[in-house]
Amino acid sequence: MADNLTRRIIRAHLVSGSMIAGEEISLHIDQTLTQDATGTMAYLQFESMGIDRVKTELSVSYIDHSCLQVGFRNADDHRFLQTVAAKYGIICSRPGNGICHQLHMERFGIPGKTLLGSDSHTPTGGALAMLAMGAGGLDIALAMGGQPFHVKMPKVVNVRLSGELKHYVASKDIILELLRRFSVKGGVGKVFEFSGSGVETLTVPQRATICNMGAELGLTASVFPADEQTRRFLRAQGRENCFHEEKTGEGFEYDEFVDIDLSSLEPMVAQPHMPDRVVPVTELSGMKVDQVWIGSCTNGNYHDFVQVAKILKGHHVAPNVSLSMSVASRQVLRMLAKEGWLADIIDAGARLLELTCGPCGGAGQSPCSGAISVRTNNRNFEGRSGTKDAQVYLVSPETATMTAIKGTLSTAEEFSDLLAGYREPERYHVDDSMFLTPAPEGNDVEVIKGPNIKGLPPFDTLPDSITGEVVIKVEDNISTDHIIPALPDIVVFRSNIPAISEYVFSGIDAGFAKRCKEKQGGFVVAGKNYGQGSSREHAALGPKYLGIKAVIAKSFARIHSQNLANFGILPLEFKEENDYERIEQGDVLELDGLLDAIDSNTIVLKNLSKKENYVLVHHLSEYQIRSIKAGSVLKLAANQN
Ligand code: MIC
Ligand code: SF4
Repeated sequence: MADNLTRRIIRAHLVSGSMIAGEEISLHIDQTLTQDATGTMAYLQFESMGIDRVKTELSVSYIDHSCLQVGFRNADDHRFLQTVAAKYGIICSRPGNGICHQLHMERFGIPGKTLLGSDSHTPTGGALAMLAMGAGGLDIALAMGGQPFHVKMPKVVNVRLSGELKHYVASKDIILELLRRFSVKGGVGKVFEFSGSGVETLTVPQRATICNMGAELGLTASVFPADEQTRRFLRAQGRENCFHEEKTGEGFEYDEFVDIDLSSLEPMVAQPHMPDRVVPVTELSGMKVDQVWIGSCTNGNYHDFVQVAKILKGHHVAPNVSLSMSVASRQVLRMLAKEGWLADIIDAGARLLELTCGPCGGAGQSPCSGAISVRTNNRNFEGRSGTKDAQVYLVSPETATMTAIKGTLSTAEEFSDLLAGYREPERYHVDDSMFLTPAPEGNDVEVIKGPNIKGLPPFDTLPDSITGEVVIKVEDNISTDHIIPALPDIVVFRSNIPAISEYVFSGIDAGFAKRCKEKQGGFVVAGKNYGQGSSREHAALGPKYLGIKAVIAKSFARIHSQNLANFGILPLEFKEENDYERIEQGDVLELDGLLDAIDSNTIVLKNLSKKENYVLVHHLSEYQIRSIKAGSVLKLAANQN
């Protein structure tokens, strides 16, 4: 049978490897994106490669995450990003323009292309039939330098959508339903490819919400076909020339199938503190709520805010609720303003925030102690909102708005008729003036680095023997928010590895960095799905700086295990999961004869404290093994030049 869309894109971009699920392939990357919080490291790494201009078709540097600018550090990072972009041929999206994934969809996404981004929600681009993947900044730097991206060939799952959503049910509820079914680990090593009559009923921005939260399933990517909806969206963006048709579904071969009847879905909610703790909203209806936040790269589009404004018109936020909003782009905000929707939103008592990620990663709007916060973004890990004991629930914009005016968790069912009949605009408002085009010749541009921007730490080659203590033992589903939180007082050190390493595990174990320094590093022992969530490579760079040599886990999330390997930390797995129980924090472990053991993939871990041995395995590719042995992928790339 013929190749599905995912395989067609992979085949057209394949540089090496065979297209067998689980095997390593490398892919040519057409487009890259970075955002400011991960971008500074990516560009420092790119600079260190000594290349004059980026080699991609398009590279965009978005400034959208850390725009609070308390103190000089964020602003210095922005200036560095703006100058480095001008020099090396990268488009720079200025602060205030909007959130990277929304903007990339509006202005740059093209069906059939590959997109690699230093943000885990880069797969949002799948709404435009792109193979869009998240990765660490170093992988983006390499892609900008023209090197292929290494990834395991995914299994392709055909998600067949039939029927049509009820008017008060949103595309957010489709992805929440998928999370309910498959969990935050369920998508690892897979791409979800959507097809069916239900797909035809979803606009590109609605599809984007689904692709965006595919990251929470652990998917490598999600893809929708390029069909009449795609053509309409691109035409409305003045970019119909970018359209070509890409089919999915019937007639193509898939590894697995999933069916969802959209007409059977009800509004869903992900409960604290995991995006997969999903139940129908009706199960929790009546729950008193303190805060509602609407927006983010998941649900900050024009469709979302028109539906929000329709519900808000003539109503006011409940006295017990603080309602704040972050629209995802200038285009959306401008249209809401012009068409009068914004007036309805303001009249209802909403607090309008800047067009940035803001509260999503804890940059502002932290809820009060013990609060119940209902949000439309994609992650509700413990403490991510900035308030450790806050309970964050994830819902659609329709449910969030209704909740804001009622004061208790509620679906928008009673507004169903009002929500009916949404039609995508014939023309979106296009104004690209907040994108800076790079200087035609970069030679004369001076790259300006503020005092907080430090160079990369040195990376040593892998020794044959490692002995050290278990400096921390953690549970299943530890996210990169647990490893390095994205709170504003920490994010200011994203360009300064020595400084940010002080905050490794700070949310769950305040003494971690100090202990690491005393013990000169050691081992991290973890449960399943270690490192889920964000692509921030600081969750590998910080531990590396503190001397962590290996993470021994039951399993890893894709991007994080790749980041560990990129910076020379061994991501090793227990062959027998039960051995996890036998190790305690403080035990002294030893890996001996490592250089050969890694090649043969039979690694014996000695627990010197307990006088026991355990067998470990790895899922590293030959390329990653070489990178770990060299100390980092950057050194490997340098050795190759
Ligand atoms: C996130 O949603 O967690 C972030 C903040 O966008 C991260 C990137 C970062 O840590 O800078 C992500 O998703 O990769
Ligand atoms: Fe920004 Fe949140 Fe989206 Fe990450 S998930 S890109 S922090 S809005």
